[in-house]
Amino acid sequence: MSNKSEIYLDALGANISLSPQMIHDLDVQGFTVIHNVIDADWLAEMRRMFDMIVEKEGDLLAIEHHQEEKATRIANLINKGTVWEKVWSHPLVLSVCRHIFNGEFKVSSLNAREALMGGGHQPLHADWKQPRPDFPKVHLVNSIWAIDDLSAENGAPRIIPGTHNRPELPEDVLADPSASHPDEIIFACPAGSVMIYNAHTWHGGTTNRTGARRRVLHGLYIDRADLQQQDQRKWLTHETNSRLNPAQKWLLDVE
Ligand SMILES: O=C(O)CCC(=O)C(=O)O
Repeated sequence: MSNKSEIYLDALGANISLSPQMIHDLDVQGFTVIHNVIDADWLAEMRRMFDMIVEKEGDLLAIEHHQEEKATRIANLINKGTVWEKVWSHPLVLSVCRHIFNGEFKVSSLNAREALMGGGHQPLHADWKQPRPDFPKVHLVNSIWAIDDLSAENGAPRIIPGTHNRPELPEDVLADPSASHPDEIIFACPAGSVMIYNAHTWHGGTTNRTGARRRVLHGLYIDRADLQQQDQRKWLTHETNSRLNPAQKWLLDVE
């Protein structure tokens, strides 16, 4: 890692010591779950902003990324309010990223998703779809932030421990990636929890069978040499840019 990256990551507070359990979970299972990351006031503001953006953007929601039938998606939250800033630059999440990447990385995107009644089921997938001649190099780390309580009933994501250590994509080796998997773990948790995972790990959303609200954020990070999902040099607004410090600009790769 370059000296400059080290300095900026330290400035962002991405030097929190991870517990032995967390390191074990990340290395062996490919993910870790942290509770109580978001306090009550912050949650309330996130919920308010989520619903406000959905109301405001209407049919244009998530055109910067992709739309999904029976799930509400919001894209490019980096440029949609200050409440999201503490998400993509969160010191603990960045510390975990630093451990998993073990090299230079940047923000790829910050999006939101809410599976609606009867919708949300996804085949098991890895977020990195490209061939991996450089396996086991990590290209992507993702974080799923629970804005509402998540349960097996309202479509919590599932994840298959250890699959970050497999070079294959699930669609290449599973007879039916949409089927339930014997090893799957459901990320059922109270609102305010965050799951951070090596995004080569096989995972996917499940069906919201009750219609109970299940808003989540997806904070995605990528190897610094790869292309961001949402190119911040293209999307960054003057307003966002004006409030960023140099380390945050480096993290968004817009310096
Ligand atoms: O929101 C979720 O439950 C997971 C979504 C996901 O994995 C994806 O959209 O790629």
